[in-house]
Amino acid sequence: MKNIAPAIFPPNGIGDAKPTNQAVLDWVHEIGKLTKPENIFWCDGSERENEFLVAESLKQNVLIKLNEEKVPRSYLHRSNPNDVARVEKVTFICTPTKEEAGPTNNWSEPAETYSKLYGLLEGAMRGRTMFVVPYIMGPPDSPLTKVGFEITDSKYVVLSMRIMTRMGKIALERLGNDPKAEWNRGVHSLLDVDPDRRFICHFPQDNTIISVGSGYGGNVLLSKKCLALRIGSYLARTQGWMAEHMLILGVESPEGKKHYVAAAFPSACGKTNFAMLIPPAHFKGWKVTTVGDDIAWMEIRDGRLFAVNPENGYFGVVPGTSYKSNPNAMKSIQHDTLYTNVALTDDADVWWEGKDGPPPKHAIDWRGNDWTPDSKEKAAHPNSRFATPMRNNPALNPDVEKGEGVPISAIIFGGRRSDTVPLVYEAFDWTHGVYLGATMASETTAAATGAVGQVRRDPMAMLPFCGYNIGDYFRHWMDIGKRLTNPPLIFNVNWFRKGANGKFLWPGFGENMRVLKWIIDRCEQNGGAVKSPVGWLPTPHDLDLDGLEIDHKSVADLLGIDHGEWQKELAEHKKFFDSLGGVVPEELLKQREQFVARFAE
Ligand code: GTP
Ligand code: SPV
Ligand code: MN
Repeated sequence: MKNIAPAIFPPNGIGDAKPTNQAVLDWVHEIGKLTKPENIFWCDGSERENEFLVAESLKQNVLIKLNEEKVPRSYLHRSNPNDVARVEKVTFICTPTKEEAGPTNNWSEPAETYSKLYGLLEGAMRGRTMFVVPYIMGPPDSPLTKVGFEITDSKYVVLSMRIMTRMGKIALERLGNDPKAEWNRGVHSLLDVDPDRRFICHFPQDNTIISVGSGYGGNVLLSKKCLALRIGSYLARTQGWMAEHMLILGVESPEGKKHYVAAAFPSACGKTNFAMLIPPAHFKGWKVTTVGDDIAWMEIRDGRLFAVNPENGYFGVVPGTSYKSNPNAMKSIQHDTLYTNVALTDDADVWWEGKDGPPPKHAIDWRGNDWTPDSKEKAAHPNSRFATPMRNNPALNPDVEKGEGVPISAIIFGGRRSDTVPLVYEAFDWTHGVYLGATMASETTAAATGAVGQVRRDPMAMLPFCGYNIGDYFRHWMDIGKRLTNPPLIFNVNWFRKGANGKFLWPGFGENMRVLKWIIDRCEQNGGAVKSPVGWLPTPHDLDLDGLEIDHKSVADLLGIDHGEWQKELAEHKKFFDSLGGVVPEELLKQREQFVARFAE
């Protein structure tokens, strides 16, 4: 079989940052004995190491160098066409019992799963280099920060982890020498990138992740979905904090008043865009800054919720990104960026559907084939991604490194819904808000393999990411609420409602500031709203729509509650709760009854 990841041989002084913690050494030794690599490369996250890895990756065609003038220090990676997104059906939570994993997760028995995976890993790194990547998730001085180690035979993973996490010495320092210290063990091998030998398995009780057979994003950057969300959510419940699939943004008024909001939207439903929002001209003096674009770790202090972004970079959706839709993202990915599965132009620039300007006359598509504007295939894969350091973001919030995090004024849930769900509304209280999160639904996207555009329930945007029983997760939300004396207000938004013509009713992107402004007004107790069966709803006058070209009918449609649609929606809530087989907390079942009753009034 062809070796898809040949070993590399670093000069002295590179690849030798061996940690001193005996528990780490023992584990690396064990995995080495199993996978039988040619050599072991201990990463330190340094510039010199990065240069060496990039050079070797270019030689092995793992990376393609992009035009140094147009996108300095940036590279393109093409993944195997069979391997372009998260794969939920081979993602497992391996708790001792099936009940602990709950009704929404694939479960497999830990001992059997270890033995199956160890079988696949046997000799898997022959002729390859085994990289050991130490990293931390969270600001260096946050009490929430976690240490992880990822073993991998993929150079692309190492280079991506360097962007996405705080990697190297900082993790060894944080871990120290206590062999009993808490740290996450992540093992990744490409194997032969065969979908039939692809498994992403989590062992929450062991703080361990094993991922084989993929080289793509959320399947293999084990810091992200695997540690920060699946294992993270499990640890969060046992340790009394929250790990959520949420962006975190700061809003500052012209008077200098600051608020922070956290928003949970499912994959490819607008987190990165919302987190980098630039207010339209009408909102002169208002400033939006990014704390995080995908994951929030939150804890309670002084009765309030404080959030940190555990990541150090953004792994964002490329298609649709333009100076029109997201200028901050465009500026971020103009240099020092690792692109995956976008198109390559003849002058070694990158291109994708939705980029500003006309398409190139000729390009090489994400599969490596010739492409012209007449081609039937897309030039960039719909789930093509950029990995870029958060420091590239012109709107980065200066408090992103603050260990104590930022105080959250509002939590927003949102999905991609063509109908039924209004542009924005506010929950009556925490429990009602938890209900809105628990019953949210969204049309599926290209971020995971499978059908696109199907409405599915995705509680708190955590369906693919909750590392334990979803009923206990709902209960954890309720318990957190009881501990908060100053809880964030909870909202639901939908940027994706469509009119009769099948077009989006709302312009979205920067114009979402108008909705955000109403949310901030509500937090400051001066925004108007009417009571509706679904929650507090703004009237068209409560939203600042000055300077926006939108007709009255569209606004009415955006804010409308169609009783027929909601009867169907409430029936779907019931169907969803029923499908969970009795794990839903009593308070949420009661919320549903009250919801139904409000519509009957
Ligand atoms: P993940 O990285 O998968 O978690 O995605 P995300 O939630 O960060 O989504 P992202 O911001 O990357 O947006 C995904 C897609 O939705 C892109 O194609 C965007 O152009 C589109 N999108 C984002 N915000 C809006 C909006 O306000 N309106 C409309 N119509 N589309 C949007
Ligand atoms: C998501 O799917 O929510 C992502 C992309 O952020 S991935 O890292 O591949 O999971
Ligand atoms: Mn995401």
